[in-house]
Amino acid sequence: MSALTPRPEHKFSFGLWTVGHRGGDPFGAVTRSAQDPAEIVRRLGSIGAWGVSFHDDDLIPPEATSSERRAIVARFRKALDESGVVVSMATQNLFSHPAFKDGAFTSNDPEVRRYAIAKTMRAIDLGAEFGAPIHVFWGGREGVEAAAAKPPIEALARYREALDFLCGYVRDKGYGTRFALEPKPNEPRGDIFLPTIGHALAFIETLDTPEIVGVNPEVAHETMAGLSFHHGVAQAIDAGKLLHIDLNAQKIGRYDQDFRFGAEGIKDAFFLVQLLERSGYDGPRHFDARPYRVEDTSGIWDFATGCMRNYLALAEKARQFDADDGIAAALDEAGVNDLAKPTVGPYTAKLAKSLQERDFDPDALADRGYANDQLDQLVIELLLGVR
Ligand code: GCO
Ligand code: MN
Ligand code: MN
Repeated sequence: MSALTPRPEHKFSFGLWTVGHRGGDPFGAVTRSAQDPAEIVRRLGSIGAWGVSFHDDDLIPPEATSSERRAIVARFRKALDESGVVVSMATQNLFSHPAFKDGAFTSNDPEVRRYAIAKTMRAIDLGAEFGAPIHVFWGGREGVEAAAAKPPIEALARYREALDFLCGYVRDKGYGTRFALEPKPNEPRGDIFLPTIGHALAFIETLDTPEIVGVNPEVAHETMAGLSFHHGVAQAIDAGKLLHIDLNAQKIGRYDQDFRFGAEGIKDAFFLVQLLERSGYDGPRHFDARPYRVEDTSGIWDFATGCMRNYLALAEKARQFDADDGIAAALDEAGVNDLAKPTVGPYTAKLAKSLQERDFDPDALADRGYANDQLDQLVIELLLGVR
């Protein structure tokens, strides 16, 4: 079905570490061989993806000499130019090296914190070299297991100091890059700072230049915490802070699964896609997921295509939802149209007085039904393809 054919205008992007994931997990070795980043880019272009993202170390191995770096950059750029794929986001790996075992910007060791800032400035330069408009901050090691070892108010102060410094760097360089903070509740740390979208949104307002900082929410992360991702993303949109999004799938209460987008929680995924499509969000539809460990190299591309097809299928369902007269009537019965109407408007003393004097009849108000089962059943039937 051509509506399910991914094309660059859909703005689908993938991290090098996602399609490049080799299947290693905490219990077992890798199951797939390494792929060349330039080849990944060509392959992404051939399946209709628009963008690619990377951590500094995904593209340039930390041990690379400066001439090796130049060769890698040239090879990668050639693949981008020839495939038409763009670099949609860059980030830095502040979690793999044992130096970051106690955190990066929030490590108790000031020299580790300075190293983390220096490494991030180089990663920002690398992203800027490829025109990446967004720089993501995922603070996987910014947390603690032994609570006494890291007082959270001090840790947040160090986190803020690092981000303020890095915003200063971007301004000084005239890059125009915007930062997107990626919340996650736990894994790999027992508790990670900025655990949810809401925590991140509040923290951003305490920065020196909140206007260049937003969020990069991820399906799996809010779902791990048992929260509604759809509501979290809505709040980010409401705050004007949705700069990027990490799409994948996750069962509540499990380890960080990073499944193919749409593979689990299809109803949640539907409401997410409906929200993104309706909101006018025009940033990357970025997949931070990985093929099942059992896949071989060819399975990687089934995985990547599946992520994009599921998004497009849900976008098509969102269009059907809007065009369905039965659903429109059910929405009306549920009072959805009334929610869009202002309740009282701006405060006036007169209005306050008239509201207080009004003779409300709570029993009569309690009398109505909201016909939510009917509406939800229509959504289920739409998704099951029986409408
Ligand atoms: C995770 C995170 C990461 C980040 C990535 C980019 O759970 O491991 O989602 O994949 O998104 O490091 O910042
Ligand atoms: Mn994740
Ligand atoms: Mn992510």
